[in-house]
Amino acid sequence: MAKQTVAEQFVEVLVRAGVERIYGVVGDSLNPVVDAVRRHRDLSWVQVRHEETAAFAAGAEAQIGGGLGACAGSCGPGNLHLINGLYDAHRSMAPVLALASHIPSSEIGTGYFQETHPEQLFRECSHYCELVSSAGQMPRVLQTAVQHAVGRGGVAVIALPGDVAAQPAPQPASRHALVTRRPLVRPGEADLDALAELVDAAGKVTLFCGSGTEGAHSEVMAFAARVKAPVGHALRGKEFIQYDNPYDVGMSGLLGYGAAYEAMHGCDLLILLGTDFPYNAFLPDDVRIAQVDVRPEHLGRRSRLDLAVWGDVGETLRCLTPRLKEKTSRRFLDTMLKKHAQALEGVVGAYTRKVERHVPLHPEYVAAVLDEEAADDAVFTVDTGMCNVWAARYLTPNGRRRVIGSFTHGSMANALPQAIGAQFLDRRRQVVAMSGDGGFSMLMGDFLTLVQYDLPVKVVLFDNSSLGMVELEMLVAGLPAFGTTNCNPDFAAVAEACGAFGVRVEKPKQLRGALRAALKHRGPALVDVVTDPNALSIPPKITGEQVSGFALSMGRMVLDGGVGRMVQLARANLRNIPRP
Ligand SMILES: Cc1ncc(C[n+]2csc(CCOP(=O)(O)OP(=O)(O)O)c2C)c(N)n1
Ligand SMILES: [Mg+2]
Repeated sequence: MAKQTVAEQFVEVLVRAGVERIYGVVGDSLNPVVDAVRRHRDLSWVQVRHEETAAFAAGAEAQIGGGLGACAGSCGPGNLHLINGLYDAHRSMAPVLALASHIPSSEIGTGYFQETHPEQLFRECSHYCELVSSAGQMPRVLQTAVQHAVGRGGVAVIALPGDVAAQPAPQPASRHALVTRRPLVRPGEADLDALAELVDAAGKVTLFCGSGTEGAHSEVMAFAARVKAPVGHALRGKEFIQYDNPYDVGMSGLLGYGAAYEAMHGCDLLILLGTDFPYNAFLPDDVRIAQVDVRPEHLGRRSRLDLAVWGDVGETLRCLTPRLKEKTSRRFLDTMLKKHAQALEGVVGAYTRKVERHVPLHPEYVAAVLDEEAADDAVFTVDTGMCNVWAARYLTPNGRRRVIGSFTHGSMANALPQAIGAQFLDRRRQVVAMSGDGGFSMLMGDFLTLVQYDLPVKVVLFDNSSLGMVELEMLVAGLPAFGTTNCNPDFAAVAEACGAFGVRVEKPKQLRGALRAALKHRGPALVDVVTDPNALSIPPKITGEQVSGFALSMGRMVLDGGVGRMVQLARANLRNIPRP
């Protein structure tokens, strides 16, 4: 049998790692790999219009499907375009393997056409970033890259000169086993004992949950039940923890709502579960704090800790809860549940007054109707900007829906490319991109990818002709809005011109019908909803003197607004409080 080329081995290792598609844009130096993909039955090439889309799509696949995502860019500018999406994937801990193909190996260091140094460029947004300068490094170097991405959760980059990719690999693609799933990490006995002691000694315990609680819903509920703890969450924990949760006290942070802040500050012991929530102004400094995280580097980097526990949340709680004395008093919990319900009742009508007649449409109304019309197992991808606020407040999680965004890296233009990745994973699942007009137009070229692959993604465009979130920041800082106005086309007409279904909504009474028509449409669709640029979710009490820009968090203020169907959950939880 003829020797495999490096490119063929590359493809084979990816397939063994469970990769089904690789997103990218072709280019000379990539040709050997792209040709090997073309000839392989089990790996397909997804042609996007911008490499940033490729990286976001691969990251979304990893976040929704749990496997390894893959993307590629040609030498120099081609792979440089990957960088923002790779930062996002890396900071979301999404395993992604990126191929940065490289100029001919004999030319490296001569200032050759398109020369960059990908092995330096991608270092900061990866766990592993290596140049393959000899065919003999394969397949081990790629296997090592895969193990870094999967094992440590994040990005690994291989820089591969086109000529090396075309060479025969001296060793056969070995049968080396690859790990494609992460282990359960259980803390040692001493740590479990110490945590149990701390919990038993505390009168009032509050839990605060992040994305590390994925898959640990029942463990968190059992723990909360045993210690009668209110449960708050960060934005990335919301989808995993808020549903079916009789202990829910809402979300903390700038976009927060409810009584999470109070519960975290009014307890004796705060337990941070799988969260790297970055705004320490929202964390208390005068209560005892324990933190559980599978990533030891997260422990204690946001607040002082009384106990740091290295373990994954589900496994730690499975071991911990049976060791705990059951607490008998629900007083603190019930007080917080009441405060939570009151807080939500107070704002439930925030946007509802005459909203069905409000022109331009109120974005909160759009989000609320979308929440009602979308499928129970929909995937929502959410653009950075005001869409984050609307998604946090109005999308109702249920354990089957998914909501992803650029919640840690905070990049614009993530929603459409992430929707592409989510839809490729499962063409039958409803995938909704909640896009801002700024974010959408930034990577608008990849709307064509939806059409080219007939991906039935639904783009719901919150079209306020403005970089709204930044306008809000300027307002809060006491600055006049500047550089924030977008001159937009009729995006529905653009969608139609691309060959997709497009509908423009300018009046509230058109909204529900337009959303239904788009959601029902079998192919790609875009709903261009003209929304109110002045519907900024800002509490009237905030002035420029009190706070500035995103330092809003320093004032421990949160943005105001309605809260959609969450109030029903809060009311139901109140009804469930046992009568004395
Ligand atoms: C790539 C990138 N550029 C700039 C920013 C700063 N930024 C954050 S939100 C935002 C405005 C987003 O506008 P749009 O998508 O229209 O959403 P809106 O806030 O109006 O709903 C900007 C410019 C960013 N986060 N990422
Ligand atoms: Mg906008």
